[in-house]
Amino acid sequence: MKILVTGGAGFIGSNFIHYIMKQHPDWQVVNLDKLTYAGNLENLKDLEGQARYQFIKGDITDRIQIGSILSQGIDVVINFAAESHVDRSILDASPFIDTNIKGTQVLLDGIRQNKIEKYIQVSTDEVYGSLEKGKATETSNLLPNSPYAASKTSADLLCRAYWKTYGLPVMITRCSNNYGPYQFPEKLIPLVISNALEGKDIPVYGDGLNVREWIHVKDHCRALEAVVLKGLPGEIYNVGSNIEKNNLELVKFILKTLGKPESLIKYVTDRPGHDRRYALDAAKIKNELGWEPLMSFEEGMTATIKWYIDNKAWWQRIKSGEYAGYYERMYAGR
Ligand code: NAD
Ligand code: TDX
Repeated sequence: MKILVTGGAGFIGSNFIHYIMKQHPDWQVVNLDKLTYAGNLENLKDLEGQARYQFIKGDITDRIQIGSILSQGIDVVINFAAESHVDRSILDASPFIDTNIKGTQVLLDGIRQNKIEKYIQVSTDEVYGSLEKGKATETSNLLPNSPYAASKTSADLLCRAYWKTYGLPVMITRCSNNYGPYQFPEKLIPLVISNALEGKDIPVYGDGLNVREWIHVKDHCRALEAVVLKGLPGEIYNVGSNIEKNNLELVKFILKTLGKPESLIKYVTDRPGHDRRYALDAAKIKNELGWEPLMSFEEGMTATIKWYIDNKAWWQRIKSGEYAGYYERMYAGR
């Protein structure tokens, strides 16, 4: 099987590539990534030179490039490529519209024109909006509240339309908040761990009581593998852990594990339109594809905190802007 992973140099994409290369020694992986601020080839440097792995610097909004890659015998496409940070979407929605919506359309058009077995759109629980109580199922209303969430919802609707109109083999996954190795330190968990290790303030938005459902990235990768192997066209699969924490609980857990004082917490102005709670009902993927999460919160978080302690150089390079230019150095002269 030859799989095209878009956005594979980011957090979840790079974890997915590592996971797939290990689990499926007969699969070939093509990783297409634009290498925005969030894409980092250092995440995959151990795979460089392996015959089964190929990196292409590219943009999912580039029709010519996408058409050319898809015509070269790709079996499955899995689209991670996105602008992914809610706060950035509040400052400027334009790159979110370009990559998350137009980029998805370009990929779908490419699938129409080529014989691809499956297209998987990696979506998010944010499409359901904020839930005061209960859990969102795959048929719940779509009520996105941030420009990021609206762009992901629009992409999901395009996927549905291309499945209905053209019969494309499209599947959508909607996962809750991920954590684990290689997460860009603008997101809450790596930001808190790295700031705490540096003795810096921890910014907590609003009253800190917003709730997120946290899943270890490896469990998400296992869910995506199940969808690649067993998912059905036109289906949507929620991927959740049932582990709900408010932000303060989470921050305090990290500070305690690191032996750092709670006095580092600084309450800051709330995010505009800040969703209060996300929660998913993930019964469908369990019942239909046999997937369930394996990682407990304590196990996953302890391993993650250890990873950021052991890989200080990785996030310090990002925070200092040093990793920019890694692509040029890695591919110099090729
Ligand atoms: P990320 O920001 O870490 O990585 C995104 C990657 O996409 C980067 O490598 C970037 O260079 C690449 N990219 C951006 N624009 C591109 C373009 N036009 N063409 C090609 N590549 C481009 O994001 P992530 O956290 O790894 O999220 C991956 C996907 O999973 C996203 O679609 C996101 O919406 C979804 N998701 C994330 C979470 C989460 O908690 N992080 C949860 C649910 C769903
Ligand atoms: O400095 C911070 N302080 C803070 O209180 C940051 C960065 C965040 N927060 C809060 C906002 C949220 O309630 O922590 C919570 C988590 O924030 P993020 O890490 O920015 O994640 P979130 O907005 O929940 O979105 C994430 O999950 C769904 C990903 O970034 C999305 O890509 C994914 O779709």
